This record gives sequence, C-alpha cells and structure tokens, in this order.
Amino acid sequence: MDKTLVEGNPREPVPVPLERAQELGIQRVIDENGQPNGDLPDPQLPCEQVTKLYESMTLLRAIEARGWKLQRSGRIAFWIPMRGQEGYQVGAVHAMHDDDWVFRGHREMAAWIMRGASLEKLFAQFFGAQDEPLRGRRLPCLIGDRSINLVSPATPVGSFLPHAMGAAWGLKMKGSSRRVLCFFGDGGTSRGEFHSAMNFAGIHKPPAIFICANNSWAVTTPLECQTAFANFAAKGDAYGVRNLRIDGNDPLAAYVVTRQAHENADQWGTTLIEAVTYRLGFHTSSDNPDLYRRKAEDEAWEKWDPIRRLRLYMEHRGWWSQGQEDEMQARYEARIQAAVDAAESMPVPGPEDQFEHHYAEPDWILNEQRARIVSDIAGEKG
Ligand SMILES: Cc1ncc(C[n+]2csc(CCOP(=O)(O)OP(=O)(O)O)c2C)c(N)n1
Repeated sequence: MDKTLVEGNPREPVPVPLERAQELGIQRVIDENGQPNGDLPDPQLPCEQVTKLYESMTLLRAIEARGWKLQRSGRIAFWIPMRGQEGYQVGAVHAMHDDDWVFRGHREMAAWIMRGASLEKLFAQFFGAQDEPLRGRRLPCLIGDRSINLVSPATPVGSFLPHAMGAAWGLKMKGSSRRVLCFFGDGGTSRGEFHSAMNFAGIHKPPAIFICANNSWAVTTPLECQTAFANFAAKGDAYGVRNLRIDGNDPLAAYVVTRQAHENADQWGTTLIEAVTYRLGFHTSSDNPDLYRRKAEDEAWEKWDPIRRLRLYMEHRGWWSQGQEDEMQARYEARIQAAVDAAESMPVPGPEDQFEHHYAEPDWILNEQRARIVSDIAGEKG
C-alpha cells in the first residue's frame, strides 16, 4: 500500500492569523496577554460577569476532558472536541437574552451550561440514556433542549442555516423583540444553504446573528480549499448583510460585537460574524489530525488560548487567584463525577424505541418493523 496513505501527508504549519489581526481586519478587545489594547472597546463587564465567562469556558474544557476519556475507554460511542473554541461561544451566548433562540453547530455547548441546564442531563445525552431530552437518538454532544431555547444541531453541514434564518424571520413577523444566534463552521459556507440564508437575510433583515467559527479546518479540508477569497465574513457583502471579523479566542470581543448586533438588529437586520479560532483537538473521536497537520501548528495557537487570555485579564484586575482556580477545578471535578455516575446508571432505550415518536399513530410499516425486531431479539435470546 502507498506509505503516504498510511502515514498521512501532514502539511507545513500555517502562521496563526491572529498574529496579524490588524492587517487582516480581525477585531479584538484583549491581546494574547489579556491586556485590553485591541481595536474594540473593553465592555468593562463587572467582575462577576467576567468570572461567569471564565468559569463557563473552564467547565466546557473539563467536560471535554472527561468526555474524551469516556469515549476512549469505550463507555460512550463518540466525541466532538471543542477545545480551543470556547471563547467566541461563551462571549456570544452571554450577549444574548436567555429567551433568544440559539442554533448551534457541533462544537458549541456553551448555551447548555450558561443557561443553567443540568450536567446530569448533558452526560445522560453522551451516554444515550432513555430519559435525556433526545432519548439517545443523536450523536453524543449534539444536544439541544426546547426548555432553554437551544436547538439540537443537524448533522448535515450547513443544513440548519435556513432554519435559523426562518426562525428569526418568524420572530420579526410576530413583532417579537427576541433574536436568533446561530453558530456554524467555515465548511458551512460552501453549502447552498449558507447562500440561501444570506440572500434571505439581505432582503428581509431578520434579527439574526450568524457566527461562522473559522477554525482553519473542515475535517481534513484546509481554508484554502474551502474558499478562494481572503475571508468568510466578506461573503455577506454579496448579499447586503452586515459583516465583520473578530478574534474568536477573545470572549470579550465576541460579547461586544454580538451585543451590538443584538441591540441594533431592528435596524441592521442580520449580522454575519466570522470568529477566527482554531480546533486544537481532533475533528471527532473518529479522526486523526496527525495525518494532515503537524503538532507545531497546534502549538503556535497555545498562546492564543481563550482561557489563558481571560485569566490574565482577570489577574491584572486582582479578580482571580490560584486559590480560586483550585477551588473551581475541584468543584467542577465533583459535579462532573456526580453527573457521570448519575448518567451511567440511567436506562438506555431498547431497540424497539426507535419506532416511537415518528407519528401520532404509528403506521403499518413501523408496526411491522417493530414486530420483526422484537421477534428477532426474542429468537436470539431463546
Ligand atoms: C452535507 C455534509 N457533508 C459532509 C459531512 C461530513 N462532515 C461532518 S463535519 C464536516 C466538516 C465541517 O466543517 P466545518 O463546518 O468547518 O465545522 P468544523 O467541523 O470545523 O467545526 C464534514 C465534511 C456532513 N456532516 N454533511
């Protein structure tokens, strides 16, 4: 067999675009050392709100660390990493109102934890438990829950962008002041649905904030194979949609621009925000990035880690200490352990459960299929 197929052909590392933020029109509040000397104003959030952003990011990372271990040890089926991409998501969710709708891509779990949903239910979803909101029917991580206005992501890339735009249009038609936040990846911009959604946005001006997480890769596809243009935000120009680029690893930048878009949505309509970030981990637990990129590329992004940067911002203000860090980490460890214990002991749906909840009254095809599976299983057991 061709050796390169087995060992991969990782490309040479590409320089971190955040190093040239100003030249590339990437706006930020804080630099890599947590100093507020970017071109966006420091929102001057009070200590408890910045602490919420910081704690939310670290909780996401702790969930990720445990989820990864659970997958690697065979206790859950799949994992979708979000490490390195916590910044833009917590900033943007914090800028929204709790009753706004959030449509999420597969790496954005921030709304779940920031809107106070339970960790037990979250881990129950990872284990595919029967009583979690989606009854074990979605891949682990693809969680949503109507009770917190968080829509579960659709797996086909970009497919949910017109849904999000339609939801925003519906809110506008009803005269509601609520807005829609929608996260998606750079890969989504190559889908027709992105262009349909943007075209609709330019014409009808729904109150939506679309955040394209440009994390440099779409599985093995690098940026230069995703677009021939210099950036993703400017695609909004073709449709008359307001757009801008931010440092996606700066939660304060995400907060500032999302808030502005939220407050002015009646006048501006939709805003398209490109959040420049990087996927530090695998694409999913089924991937191996060593086959297409070198470790040096990940390492160059470490100093831009959103958690590290916000912690420095807080330390400069005397808002965070090692003691608080240790206490928080221990608290999260205990919460996550309790959630894992609870979730793992919950029943998982049986094979016949897949026939439930399709129609109010199951049709004869479903009934036949269910009867067949039940009798096959009984036969196997007998
Ligand atoms: C229509 C479609 N084609 C292919 C896939 C397989 N697939 C899953 S995720 C993914 C890449 C998505 O890249 P991007 O939108 O940039 O998000 P990221 O994974 O980088 O966060 C692909 C190609 C899919 N889910 N849907």
